[in-house]
Amino acid sequence: MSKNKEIARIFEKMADILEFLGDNPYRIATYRRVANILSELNVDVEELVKSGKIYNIPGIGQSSVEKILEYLKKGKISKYEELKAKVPEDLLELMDVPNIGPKTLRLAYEKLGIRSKDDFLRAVRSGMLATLPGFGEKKLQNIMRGIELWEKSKERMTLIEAFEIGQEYLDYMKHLENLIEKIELAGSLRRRKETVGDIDILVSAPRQNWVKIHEHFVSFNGVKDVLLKGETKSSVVLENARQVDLRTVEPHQWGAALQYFTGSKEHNIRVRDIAKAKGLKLSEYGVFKADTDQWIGGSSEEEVYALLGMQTPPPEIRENAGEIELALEGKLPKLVSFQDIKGDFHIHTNWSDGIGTLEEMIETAYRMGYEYVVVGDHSLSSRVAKGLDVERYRQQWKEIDRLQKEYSSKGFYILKGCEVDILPDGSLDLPDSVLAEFDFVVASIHTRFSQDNTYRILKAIENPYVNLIGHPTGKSYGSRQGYPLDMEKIIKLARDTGTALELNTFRADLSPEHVRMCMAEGVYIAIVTDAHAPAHLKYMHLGVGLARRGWALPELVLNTKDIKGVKEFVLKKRKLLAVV
Ligand code: DGT
Ligand code: CA
Ligand code: CA
Ligand code: ZN
Repeated sequence: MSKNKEIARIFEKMADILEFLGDNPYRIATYRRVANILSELNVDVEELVKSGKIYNIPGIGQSSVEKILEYLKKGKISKYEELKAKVPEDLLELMDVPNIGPKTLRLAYEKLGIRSKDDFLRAVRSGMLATLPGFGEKKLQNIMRGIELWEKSKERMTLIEAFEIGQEYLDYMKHLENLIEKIELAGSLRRRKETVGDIDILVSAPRQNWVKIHEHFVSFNGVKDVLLKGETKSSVVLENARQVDLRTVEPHQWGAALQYFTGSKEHNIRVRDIAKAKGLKLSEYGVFKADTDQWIGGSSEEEVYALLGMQTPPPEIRENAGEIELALEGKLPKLVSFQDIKGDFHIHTNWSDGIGTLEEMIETAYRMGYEYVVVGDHSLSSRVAKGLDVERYRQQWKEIDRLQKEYSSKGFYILKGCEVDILPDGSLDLPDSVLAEFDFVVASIHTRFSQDNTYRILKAIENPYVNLIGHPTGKSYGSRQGYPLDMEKIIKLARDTGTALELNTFRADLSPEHVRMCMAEGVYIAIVTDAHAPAHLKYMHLGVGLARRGWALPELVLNTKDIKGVKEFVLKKRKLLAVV
């Protein structure tokens, strides 16, 4: 389907350029119409060309068809190349910015001599643009906002942000529950990728409902711009610059469409090859016999994969990283799931830098259905995080003892923990004698993020009281890269000492590759939310998704242990290092 998209984009761009050049409005409208038709088609344009049907599409005239044929043959359209040469490249790019149209750029070009992106941004910020006729306060604000959005939209969002938006949109779409049969978040969000480019929503419904569904979709409160509104496909940009796509398919196509739009692209390419080798054809519309084009299935994902002789790989591992071979052999491993999770090992309260009280955080953990939670406030050297000194920890323990009395009857356990700072030399911010009194100790680095910190982490792992290394790589989603580390060394020492490594939901720290290394070496990981407010605890399932991307097995995820198992894990290390 991507050729349709590519060609549509070129027609759109040609229309922009013609508008910039002040060309004939009729011709501009023609190009825009062709772009819309192409991106709306649910057939591959190449097939339309093969069958000759391309000549009979209302709205696509002879000269447009020629351009399409030229693109399919040569990979470019000479008319477009010709037009591009007439506009500075930077200005072409600026045409993609919301609220900056070709007309605005034309004025800026003619009256202010603006030739580059920087020229334009400077003219906006210096107020020079405001001297143009018709450029009032309101219009300028819109342009500024457009630039902000455009800059932001070039970033990817974190999994948590994407999930929040996706969930809100799903709830909104469910107002139409009478018109919709199935609805699901697809794309990288369903695969629980740590960053998400845009959010993909898939709906199955009888065809006669589609217009209403797309109408409702683009009417969402947070929509800033409607990029595309059609019968099968719509696309919007929200106020916060995030893009959401909607696809509608017929109920019998659900499984094939969900499989296709979940991706990843690399996974899909391999799966299609497997279909081909079996004399089948797989598309977002179903599984077909290659010779007769007869539809043979595709109403559920399981059906699609079964027709190809495969198990259904969980969405999180559909990256063509070994899952396809195992699925063909029927040997996919059973991955950890949210239902297996019995507790959270890293949460904060307002005793340090959290905003929930101890009572609120514990009650929320209990309501998650857990068996235990580790309260892990920061130690003293984390001054910005209002770290606790020994005296304050002791006061907190008294509170915990009091609360434990209430929760014991409910079968819920509060573990006295801390997130102790690993200092620059690798020593810890609390003496061993105090660490020994905690039920569970998380040790983390919060300083010197640019140096190689392997030695600090190794030294912390050697401490008999440290059970978990917090956010080991120092990475934070796309935004912070993390410090250089010898992960192999760390994983080996963690294994030899019985220390776990943390998969931190809030930072997506421990990459899928790291998790796979841990699994291969038999090292435990602990999935934590690092909650700083009661509402954060609910993101555990996203952490589980991140762990599944690394093929995490329940038997090596610390959270699957019950309270007894956790206590044994702590004691085992102390015994191993001969301190008890
Ligand atoms: P993102 O949005 O960059 O985080 O990543 P995705 O995976 O959500 O990608 P997106 O939104 O462009 O497309 C959603 C899914 O649709 C993608 O995972 C697989 C499928 N898809 C899109 N384009 C192609 C394509 O050209 N070929 C194949 N086989 N699948 C595609
Ligand atoms: Ca996407
Ligand atoms: Ca998309
Ligand atoms: Zn923390």
